[in-house]
Amino acid sequence: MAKPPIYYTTPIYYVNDKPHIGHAYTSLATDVLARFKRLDGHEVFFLTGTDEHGQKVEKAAKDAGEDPQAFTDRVSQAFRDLTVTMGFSNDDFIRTTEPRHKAACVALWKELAGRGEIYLGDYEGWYAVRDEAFYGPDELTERDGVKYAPSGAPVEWVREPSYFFRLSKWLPELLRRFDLPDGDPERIDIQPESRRNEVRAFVAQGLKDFAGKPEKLDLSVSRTSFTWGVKVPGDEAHVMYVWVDALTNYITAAGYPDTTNPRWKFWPADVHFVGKDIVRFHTIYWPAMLLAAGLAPPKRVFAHGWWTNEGQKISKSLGNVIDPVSLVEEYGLDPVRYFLLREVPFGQDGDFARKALINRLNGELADALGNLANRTLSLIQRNCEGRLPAAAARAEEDGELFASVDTLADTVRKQLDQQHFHIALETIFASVREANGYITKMAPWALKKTDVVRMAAVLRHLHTALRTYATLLQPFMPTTMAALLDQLAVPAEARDIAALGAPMADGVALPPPAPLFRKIELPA
Ligand code: ME8
Repeated sequence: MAKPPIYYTTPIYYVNDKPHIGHAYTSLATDVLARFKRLDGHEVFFLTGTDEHGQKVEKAAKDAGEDPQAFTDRVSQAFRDLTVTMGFSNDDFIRTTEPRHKAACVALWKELAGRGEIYLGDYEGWYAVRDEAFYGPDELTERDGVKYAPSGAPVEWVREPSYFFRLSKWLPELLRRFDLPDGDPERIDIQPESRRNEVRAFVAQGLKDFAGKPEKLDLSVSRTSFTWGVKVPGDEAHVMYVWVDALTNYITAAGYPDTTNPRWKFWPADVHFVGKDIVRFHTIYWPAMLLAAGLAPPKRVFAHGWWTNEGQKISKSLGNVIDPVSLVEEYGLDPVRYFLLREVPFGQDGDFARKALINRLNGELADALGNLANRTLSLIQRNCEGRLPAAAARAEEDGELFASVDTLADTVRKQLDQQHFHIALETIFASVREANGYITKMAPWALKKTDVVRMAAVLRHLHTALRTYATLLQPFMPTTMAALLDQLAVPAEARDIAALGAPMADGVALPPPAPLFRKIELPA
């Protein structure tokens, strides 16, 4: 039976600033899962892109003295370049200023309006004319009876006409779907569990607080105070609220509104990967809008945690923004990819410490995996004429190694289905350690003099273990694992997960091994 198609997305990033490690992180997790699922026989659609409308971007363009379109073209390209630097395998890169996206926004708006899900009302708030911006009451300071915005601009109470989306109507349905059991096709799954509880409590509280005034829970979805956005169909004084525009990207790329588009089969998304800062948009506004338009909501939203830099909050003003490009230049792409997903449980906050990166690179990649490969392959070169020893029966003392190797693919698949990247890596490296113990204990170099048949069998078993590790680690470290699979002489068409079930041909020639990882000295 064909495996179901899979759709994974990253957030689309604001183009008000250049990409940093946080952006690279979300997309990396998405990339690893997309690669894994392709290796496992699924057709995958992996989407990323940039969010280019709204006041924030308009202001950034103005500050840079550039026309907004020219500005977004430039910054968006930096995010596109990052996909190359980081080795992302995205199938599409969407920009919200593209015609296909504006058309999808207009179509979704018309659908919602046609169904009576959008109505015209007034948006009220504290407005600073100088800044063209609304401010919340707790952002303001007061002097001599006049209220001021954080920028120093005076604010006044204004009412702006605005369209509203009947969010209130859909909240009970969202709660019902959050609570459905695992496996129910209507369930909206929010992960990790702590985030699910937070969102659930937030929705329930809103429904309680505004029981008699549902309109208070509705969402303002248009603005008249700026113009850099998608115009509301039929009322061009309004542009769509940037989040309505942004969230729609996920269906634009799947072909919406053309549901005969071959990509439509990917909808609904299997996982929207997001940072914890934008959970509510993805778990409340977005599913509600989709339900209101008669479309299926995403199956899962996974919100990962926040990176700090050597213990400090990452911020432009602190000048400690981590540039993924220089990181990759310094340590190499694959060690960086490995570290980001190995160091911190996905879903929790984590700290980026160079020392930790170097320790993992040296200890786990170079020493544990790199040496295992090097020792095994050098012995095959020297003692077996560089040819893969014949498949051999397993002895009792091979049992422990194979207990982990034989089950590794299934175990890792289950872990990755829960987005437990760090646990999957931990499991693979536990087996790598097991294999290092095995080679030491079996001492094939000594067997050369006493039992060449057993020596060949041990080396063949190690080759099988290494092939398994390299295959399963491809999504995490594509380039290095391709090199290892080359050294193991695994044919290109036998590098997927299903191929692990078929042993390699005896006697194939193996190229001479070369080091996979370069060790780095710890700074004093
Ligand atoms: O919110 N640690 O875009 P954005 C971990 N355009 N992840 C981080 C991070 C950090 N310190 N900083 C940023 C937007 N991120 C909207 C999204 S989606 C329809 C619209 C990551 O450029 C994390 O994924 O502010 C976070 O959710 C995202 O960047 C925010 O990117």
